[in-house]
Amino acid sequence: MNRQIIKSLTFGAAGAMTCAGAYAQTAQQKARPNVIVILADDLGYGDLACYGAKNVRTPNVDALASSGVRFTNCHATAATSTPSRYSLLTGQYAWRKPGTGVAAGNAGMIIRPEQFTMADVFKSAGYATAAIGKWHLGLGDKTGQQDWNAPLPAALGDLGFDYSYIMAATADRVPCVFIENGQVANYDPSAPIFVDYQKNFPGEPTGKDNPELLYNQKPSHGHDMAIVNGISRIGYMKGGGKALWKDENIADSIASHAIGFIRRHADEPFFMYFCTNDVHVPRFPHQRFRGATNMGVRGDAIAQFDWTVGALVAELERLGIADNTLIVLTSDNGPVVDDGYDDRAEELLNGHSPTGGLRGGKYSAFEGGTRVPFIVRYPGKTKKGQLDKALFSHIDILASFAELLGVRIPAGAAPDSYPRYKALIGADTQSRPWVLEEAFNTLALRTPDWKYIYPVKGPAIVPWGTEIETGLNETPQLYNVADLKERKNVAAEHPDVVKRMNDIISAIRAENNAELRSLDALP
Ligand code: NG6
Ligand code: CA
Repeated sequence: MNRQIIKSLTFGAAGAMTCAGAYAQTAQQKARPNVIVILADDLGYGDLACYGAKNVRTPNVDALASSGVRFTNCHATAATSTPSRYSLLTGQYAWRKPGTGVAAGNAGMIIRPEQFTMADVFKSAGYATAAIGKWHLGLGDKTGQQDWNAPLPAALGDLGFDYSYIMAATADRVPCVFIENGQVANYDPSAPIFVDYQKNFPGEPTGKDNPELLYNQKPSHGHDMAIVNGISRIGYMKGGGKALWKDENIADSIASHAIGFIRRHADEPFFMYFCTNDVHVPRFPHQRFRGATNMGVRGDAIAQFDWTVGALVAELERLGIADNTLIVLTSDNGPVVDDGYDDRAEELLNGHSPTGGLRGGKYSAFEGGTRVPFIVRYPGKTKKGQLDKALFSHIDILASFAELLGVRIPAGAAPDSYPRYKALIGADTQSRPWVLEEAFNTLALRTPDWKYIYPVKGPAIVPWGTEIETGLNETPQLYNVADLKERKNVAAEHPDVVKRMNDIISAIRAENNAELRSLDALP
C-alpha cells in the first residue's frame, strides 16, 4: 500500500487528514516564509512563565506565545534527546532504527546521507538551510573512528544543511568544541584533538582522580572523566587548546552564529534548525544571567534561553523580516533537576515544578517525559494569543512543512510524519487521533482521552542517580487523561481500551496503518 493511501486510511476516520490534494498547488504558488525551529534542551512543560512558571521571567518566549499559538498538548516523540531529534528531523520514529539511543560524542552520524531530512524539505524549495547549536546525532562515518583534526567525512552538509555550527553531542560529553561545516571551529594546530569513550589518554586528569581541578562544577553522579573548563564530562578527551568552548559563552556563541546566518540570508528564504544548550547540564549560564532567578543555575539557564530567543527575534525585526518568519519553539524532552552535576538545582527549586505538575520527567514514559512547551508564530497566519489544546506530535512537523511549501516527500521517506500544517498553525484544532512516545524500551500511546504505557520489565526509578519515575511496569498501565498526574491505573477496569491501545501500537509497529481506521471508535 502506498504512503498516501496509508495516511488517508489512518487519518480519514478521525477527519484530521490533510489529503494528497494539499499538494495540488505548485511550489511556486506557495508562500515561502523563513522558518526557524527553536529547540530547547530538557526544558519542561512548566518551565516557562507562559506555561505557569512563577520563579522565572521569560518575556521573550511569552511574547511569541501572545503573538502566536500556544499548545498545551504537544508531545516530543521520545523522552531523551537523540531519539527525539532523530524523529523530528527524519519523520521516522527513532525506535524503528537501531542505534538511536542517547548518543556518545564520538557516535558515527546516525541519520545517513541518503536519508531525507527536514533540511531537505527546505532545500527542495530553494531555501538556504542551517543547523546551529546542539546536535547529538553523531558525526562522521563510524563510531570512534573520527579524526577530529580533519574535515569529517560525513557531516551535516550531507543531510541538507548548507551551514552548520554545532556541538557534536551535549555539553556534558566530549569533544568540547564547536564543529563548523564539518570541521572543528577555531581549530588550534598546537593542540590536536583526540577523543575516546573507553579509556583515558595517559597523563590527562579526570574528574574522578583530580576533583581539585573542578573549579566550575562538580558531578553529582557520572560525569567524572575529561575535565574542560573546570567541569568534568562524559568521555575522555585530549587537546583542543583554543578551540575548547567555555560553558558560560555557549549561549552567546550559538546566538551570534544564528544571527550571522540570518543576516547573510535576510533577502532569501531560509530555514534554521536552532538548538540551544540550555537547559541541559552542565548548567553554567553567563555571568549576566546569574541571579536572574531565585532558582540557581537551572533557573538562570531558563532566563538565558529566553534571552537567546529575544536576540533572534530582535534581529528578525531589525531586518524587517519577522512578519515573514514562521517560528516554532519547543523542547526535545521533559525536564530533569539533578542530571549529574552538583548545581543545587534541587534545593533551589523554591516551589517550582519543571513539569508543571505532570508525573515523571525526562527519561520517563509518564506524561512529564514528552509533553513539552510548543509555541508557533507565523504573523498573519497564526491567531494572536490562541490557546490550542489539541493533541499534536513533533513527528508531524516535517510533513507539515512539506505541505506548507508544496514539496513532495520522496516515496518511503518520513514514513511516520503526517501533513498537518493547519494543525501546526492552529487553524485546525482537531487533535491528532493518537501520539506515540518512546521511553527506555517501552512505548506510550496517548489519545485525547487516554494514556497507555505498554508493559515492559524495568526499574521503577531511573537507576543511575536521577530521581525520576521511569513509568516502566510489567503490567499494562492505562490512565484517564482527566487524571493529569497519572495516579490511578485503570487498565483492569477497561480491558477493551487496553486491547484497542495494544492493537494500535502493534499496527504502528507493523506499519499496518490500515488497522487504525476505526480509531475514532475508541470507547
Ligand atoms: C545520561 C546522562 C545525563 C544526560 C543524558 C542525556 C549520566 C549519569 N547521565 O546518561 O547527564 O547527558 O544522558 O541527555 O551520564 S539528553 O537530553 O541529551 O538525552
Ligand atoms: Ca534533552
